[in-house]
Amino acid sequence: MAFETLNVEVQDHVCLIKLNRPEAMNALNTALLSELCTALEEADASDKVRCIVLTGSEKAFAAGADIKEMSEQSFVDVYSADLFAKTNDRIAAIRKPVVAAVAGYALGGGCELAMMCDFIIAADNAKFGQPEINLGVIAGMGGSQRLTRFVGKSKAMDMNLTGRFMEADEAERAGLVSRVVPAKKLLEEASTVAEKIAEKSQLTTMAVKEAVNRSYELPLAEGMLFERRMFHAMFATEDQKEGMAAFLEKREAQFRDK
Ligand code: CO8
Repeated sequence: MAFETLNVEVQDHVCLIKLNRPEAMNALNTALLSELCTALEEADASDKVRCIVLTGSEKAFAAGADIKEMSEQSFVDVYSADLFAKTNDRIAAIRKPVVAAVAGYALGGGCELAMMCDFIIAADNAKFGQPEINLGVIAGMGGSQRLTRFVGKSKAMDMNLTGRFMEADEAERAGLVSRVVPAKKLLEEASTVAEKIAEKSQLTTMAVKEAVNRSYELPLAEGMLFERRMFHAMFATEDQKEGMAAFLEKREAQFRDK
């Protein structure tokens, strides 16, 4: 499907989704969010795609929800529509791994969108922030919840209360991003990572997502039980037999998602 606010490319088994509203620093308006959910769902349903990379431009991953679009809305408008609830649910339902490749600004909803991905690779020019406080609102899609789980209460409070930006090296130290690479190498690195993930059995990549994401929701004992049961379940797959046989035979595993 052709999109107006995104560029979507599939190469080998990796779908690259690039946010494309350069005139507004990739601000997340209704059209973009709707197209993004559709693009992610199409990639999730595609037999070819095994991993998704979400990125923006060198200047901005996304500078937040679209302020122009939100500025005239009333409480009744946003509450009745339950603004952003569907976006949150549709992105959370994607079962294939989604890697965020972030360069430039990832602010407000942009930072929250990156955190909704499975992990973040940052360019050395990336800047993360929850500056909603400067607009007289607070974060609306995870900036007070997911960010706190990533970086702890102190830094999350600091970012949400002052609206300051966190540079890439601090974001890596704080655990918000998994690695930092030179801006020029961002897409190359993200593609290499995605291709590596694409080689695994999709049954196991989906199980990893389910298990790691449960760690946010469940008490430790319940999470450990969920993980162990998923581990046990993998023994029902041909890919477990293949993976272990390949190790013993000193060869590369050929997974078939069965
Ligand atoms: N919304 C709409 N337009 C934007 C946004 C935005 N969030 N950010 C930038 N733009 C536009 C500017 O208005 C400007 O347009 P124009 O040329 O027509 O005036 C253009 O992009 C370029 O921006 P600047 O001239 O400001 O560029 P600078 O390099 O000087 O500054 C910044 C870049 C620092 C990114 C600056 O634009 C900025 O501070 N942007 C706003 C950041 C912000 O406050 N983000 C939070 C928004 S609220 C939010 O995200 C709530 C989240 C709720 C959940 C969302 C779920 C998806």
